Amino acid sequence: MKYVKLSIQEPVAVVTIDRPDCLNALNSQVFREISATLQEVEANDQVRVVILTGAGDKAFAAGADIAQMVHENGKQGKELALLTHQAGDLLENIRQVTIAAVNGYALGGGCELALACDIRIASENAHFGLPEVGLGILPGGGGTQRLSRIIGVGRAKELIFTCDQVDAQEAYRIGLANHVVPQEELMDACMAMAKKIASKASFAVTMAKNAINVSMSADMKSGCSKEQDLLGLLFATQDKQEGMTAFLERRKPNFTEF
Ligand code: DAK
Repeated sequence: MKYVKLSIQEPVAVVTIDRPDCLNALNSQVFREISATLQEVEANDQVRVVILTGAGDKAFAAGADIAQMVHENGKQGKELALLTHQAGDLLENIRQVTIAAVNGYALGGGCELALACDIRIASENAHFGLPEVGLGILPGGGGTQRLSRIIGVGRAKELIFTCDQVDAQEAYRIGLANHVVPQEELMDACMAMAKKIASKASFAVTMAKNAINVSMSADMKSGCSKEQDLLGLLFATQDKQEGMTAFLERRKPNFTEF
């Protein structure tokens, strides 16, 4: 891979967007490589959590590659749309938990990738923003849909209409970042959370992720119905037996299913 690096430290995979010269700007090739890497990781039973980050200390990703987009016509725009949505859908729906380690600017398509992750942890120098309408387009990688679900419609509209950026503390205040940490502690903080999540029953975590994701597009009744189905499924697992038995025997559980 040219622009995306994968490092696996079981049970965690770190996926790094690696174009620091242009602040990890996302061209078609980057999106393709992110998706291919996520597909590879999803097939790996040993990986339970994926951390997505950007190379260097300045940017997670400063958006889609403007130098590429400036030359593109409608057909190419549509092609880019498919690639951006494929990467976002994978981050949102793969069976592993995805954490965005936002190590600087997360703008435009970069912000949209972070929004597609399950959890966002920001370094103190992080900035989030969707500058698209200032470029004559709109956030087309899921930003108009995911931002409002995460921070509410009113705030999402303001950020998208004004192109204002929010710094890490403001992102934390409005629920866009789960945590803010000093930059030098970012990967350790993400790794600690990843290991904590990986110590739980992984299949149950995946089912919980599925149930929560369903809530974003279903009404309460269908969402609760899905939750009940998944819970029924989990009651039939070895890990449920192990988790409850371990509690009663006052020992640590040894989960095996994924
Ligand atoms: N694309 C290309 N190159 C970029 C870039 C970008 N998005 N962002 C930065 N760079 C390059 C700069 O051109 C510069 O290159 P050189 O001049 O050194 O060759 C280098 O990275 C360093 O950037 P700066 O010199 O500008 O660094 P500063 O610290 O001064 O400023 C900045 C940092 C992040 C504030 C600034 O670089 C900036 O405003 N960058 C652009 C942010 C932006 O507007 N991003 C694009 C948003 S639009 C779609 C789906 C999604 C999208 C589009 C379509 N479909 C479904 C069809 C997404 C669109 C977007 O993301």
